[in-house]
Amino acid sequence: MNQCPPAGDRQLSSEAAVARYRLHGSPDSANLVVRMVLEELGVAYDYVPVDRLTSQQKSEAYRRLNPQGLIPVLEVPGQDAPLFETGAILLYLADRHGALAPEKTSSARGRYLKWLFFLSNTLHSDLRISFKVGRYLPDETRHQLFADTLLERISAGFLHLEAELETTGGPWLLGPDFTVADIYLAACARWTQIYGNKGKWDLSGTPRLRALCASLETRPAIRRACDQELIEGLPFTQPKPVSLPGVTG
Ligand SMILES: N[C@@H](CCC(=O)N[C@@H](CS)C(=O)NCC(=O)O)C(=O)O
Repeated sequence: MNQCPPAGDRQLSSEAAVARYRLHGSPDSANLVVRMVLEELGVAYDYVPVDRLTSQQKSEAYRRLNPQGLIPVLEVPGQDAPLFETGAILLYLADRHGALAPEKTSSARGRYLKWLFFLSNTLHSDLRISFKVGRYLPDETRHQLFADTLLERISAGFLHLEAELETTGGPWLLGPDFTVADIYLAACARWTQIYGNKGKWDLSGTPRLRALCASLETRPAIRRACDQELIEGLPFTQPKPVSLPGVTG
């Protein structure tokens, strides 16, 4: 459903209300998760490329969308401000479209929220810190130790997800129902294997998670999203980095 806006409409900052979703992103950055969800929902959106090579995400215009200067941003029709934070965007989209999440009255709602926040606040957060340890620790001699310590936390996080899959019986994290959490966790598994911690973690120790990832990558909407993010091959079970300068972290 991606339809690029005409060139003249590609300003980063849109202060006027938008008529349809506008996703701001860069290949294989956290916008990948949002794009997979938009494609699964089958809603129309425009994609606004952000050039990470020139740090466009730190520009004044972009910071009007997200003061942190981070990707992604989703501008949403009818909302009085752009959305940022991947987890919040997923929660918002699933609720707005009444799909890819248990209903508010469902007995699985709490479990869904718990894992969605775990992915956002803990797993994804540790992962992005591990990609840029220098931002958090000035002492260069300890960077590797810090990154390895984070990877231990990340590996433990994946084992928690594996245990939940064992409890629910799969095929998805919550059991029979496919949710945005499945999409988010597969993206985290992808990035862990190929960026920053390359060669130090893979899906061999989490077979249920591997099966979930394998199912996910057969879905047409997911394949479409990955194509648009310039991701080649099997994105989760045999991931290859996007070969573009500036990607990712
Ligand atoms: N907590 C944020 C993290 C977003 C984030 O770290 N985005 C990365 C790309 S994956 C980014 O913008 N990096 C560029 C930079 O740090 O300047 C979220 O979940 O959206």
